[in-house]
Amino acid sequence: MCHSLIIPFATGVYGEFIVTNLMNFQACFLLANGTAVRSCLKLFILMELTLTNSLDFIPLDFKRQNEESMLQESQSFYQLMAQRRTIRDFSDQNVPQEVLENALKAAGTSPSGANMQPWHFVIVQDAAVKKRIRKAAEIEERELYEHRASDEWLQALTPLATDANKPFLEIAPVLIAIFLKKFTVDTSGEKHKNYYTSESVGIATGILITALHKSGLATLTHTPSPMKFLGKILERPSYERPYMLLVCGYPADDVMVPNIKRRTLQEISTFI
Ligand code: IYR
Repeated sequence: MCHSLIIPFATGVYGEFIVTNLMNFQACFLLANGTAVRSCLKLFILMELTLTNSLDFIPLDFKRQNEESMLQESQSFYQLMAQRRTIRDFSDQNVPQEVLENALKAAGTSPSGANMQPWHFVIVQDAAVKKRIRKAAEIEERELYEHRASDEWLQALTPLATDANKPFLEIAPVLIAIFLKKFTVDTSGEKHKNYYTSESVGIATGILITALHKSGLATLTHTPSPMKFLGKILERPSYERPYMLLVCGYPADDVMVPNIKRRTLQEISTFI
C-alpha cells in the first residue's frame, strides 16, 4: 500500500536512490503506527520533489584571469563607466536594431529573485506612440514641477536645469519602457508570485544602461511620476508596474551636460 503510493513520485534522476532508501525505511516502519509511516512518506515525497525538480546543475563556465589582466580589465571598465553621462538632448538618428536587441539580451541575463526574471521591456520606436507618451508624461511632469515637488526637491533639481517639457520623448529614436512584473503568468494562465522585484529590475536596468553605453549609445533614465499612463498606452497587464522609461539614442550635436562630480571611493565605501 505505502509502496504503491510512493512510486508515482519516485521518478527522475534521483528516483532510484529514493526507492532504495524507501525500501529500507519501509522495513523499519512496517511495524510502526500509521502516523509514523505517513510522516516518513511525506518526508520522502518532499525530498523527491526537491531533488528532481530543482537539481539541474551544469559546470560553471569560468575563466580565471591572472591578476595583471584583472587589474587591466577593472581599470578599463571603470574608465568606460566614468565616461557615461545622462543626456537630455538626443539626435533623431535611428540606432542599429541589433545593438538594441543585444543590450536587451544582456539585461535579460541579470540575477533575479528565485530566477523569476520579473521584467518586461517595451521598445517604442513608433512616432505616434512616442507622441502619446510625451503628452501624458508632460501632464504629470507639469503637476510635479508646479505642485507635487517640495521646494527642497526643486532646489536639488536646479543644477540639472530640468523642467516639465520633455521633447526628447519624441525626438529620441527609442524609448524603452521597463515594467516590473509583480507576478509571472504561465502558459496555462496561472499566476506565480515574483520575489525581490525592485532589486531585480533595478539590476537589469543597470545592465541595460551599461550595455547601451558600451555599444556607443546614450541614455536618459526618465521617471515621470506617476507613470501609470505607460501601462495604459502600451497596453500592459495590471500585474506589471511601470518602472522606468529609458530614453535611448545618439547625443545631439554639441550636447552639454551638467558639470557634476562623482563622490570619491573614500566617500562611497567603507572597507572593514
Ligand atoms: N521626473 C522629473 C523630475 C526629475 C527628478 C529627478 I530625482 C531627477 O534626477 C531628474 C528629474 C523630470 O524628469 O524632469
